[in-house]
Amino acid sequence: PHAKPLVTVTRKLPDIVETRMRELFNARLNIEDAPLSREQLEKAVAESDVLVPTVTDRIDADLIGKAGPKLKLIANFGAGVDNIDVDAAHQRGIMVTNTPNVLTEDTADLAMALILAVPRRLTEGATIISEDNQWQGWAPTWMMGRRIHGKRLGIIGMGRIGQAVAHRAKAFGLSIHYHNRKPVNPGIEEELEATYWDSLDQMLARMDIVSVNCPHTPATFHLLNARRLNLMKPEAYIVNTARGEIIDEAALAKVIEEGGIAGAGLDVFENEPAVNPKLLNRPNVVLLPHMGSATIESRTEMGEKVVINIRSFIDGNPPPDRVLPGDV
Ligand code: 8YV
Repeated sequence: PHAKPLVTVTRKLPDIVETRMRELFNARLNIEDAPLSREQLEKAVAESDVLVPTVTDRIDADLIGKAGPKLKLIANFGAGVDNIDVDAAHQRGIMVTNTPNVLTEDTADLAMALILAVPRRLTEGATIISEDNQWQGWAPTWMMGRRIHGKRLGIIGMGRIGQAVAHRAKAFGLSIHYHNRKPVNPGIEEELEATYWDSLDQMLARMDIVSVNCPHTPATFHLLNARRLNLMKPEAYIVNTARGEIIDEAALAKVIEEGGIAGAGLDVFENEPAVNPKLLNRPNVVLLPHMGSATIESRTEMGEKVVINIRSFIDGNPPPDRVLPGDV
């Protein structure tokens, strides 16, 4: 029988997942949950058979260069793999896996929650009461937001999460528009009554709400830059539950400050946990601390997926969620 593989997990995971990992692997867990230092990460890649990082770890080419001969798998806890240099790993013969699908519905729920929250001023209204009840009473013209029903939603990135957002938004009476590298299959387009825009610029100029649902790759870094943000209507809103880097955050803050768009709902930021100070304390900006997949169910199932990917790999089978360099 082979020795159990040394699996280093960089952050605390749900108990049930850690218990399973202890049973199956020689698991080096992070019970304290303090993010590993660079030195600790270097030690982990030098010694482990498998590394389980999260979005808070930078697994770049330099770190991968320090991998020991045993390291054969980086099993990311998370769907997005922009924290990992997948090319560098591939070149060294290290496989990368992720945890898609299980977080799709929860992340789409959070995007939909922001699509509702920003135009209808939910956090603004909630704060007025919850901070020592500042409510002076009902009035006909007070707390008027903007209607969702009948408006146009432009989805950037029509993958699993983008489609799940589209289904929800359609039920709320929004018309669905999307920009993607290529149109989705006609059956899906028909079901969603979705309109494909080959030109992102043209779509942005026409939408009432824009939802960012694409991965962060070199091609999507600052996809929404100052020029593109300025194409949007002053009445339009933007929601991002994907990755902060897709939007030029400083440019967004400026456009909001200048009234170039009506508001934003952001779950992700360029330099987490830092947030551009110009975005703070604005009633038309709803900020959340990267909570898209933060349900007990998603985080548990993400951990279970990590375990399945590691086990498949060790048993010599192709892991279900392999990420290839061409995918990113
Ligand atoms: C996680 C995510 O919070 O899966 C992703 O890409 O952004 C979230 O589910 C985080 O990335 C886990 O590493």
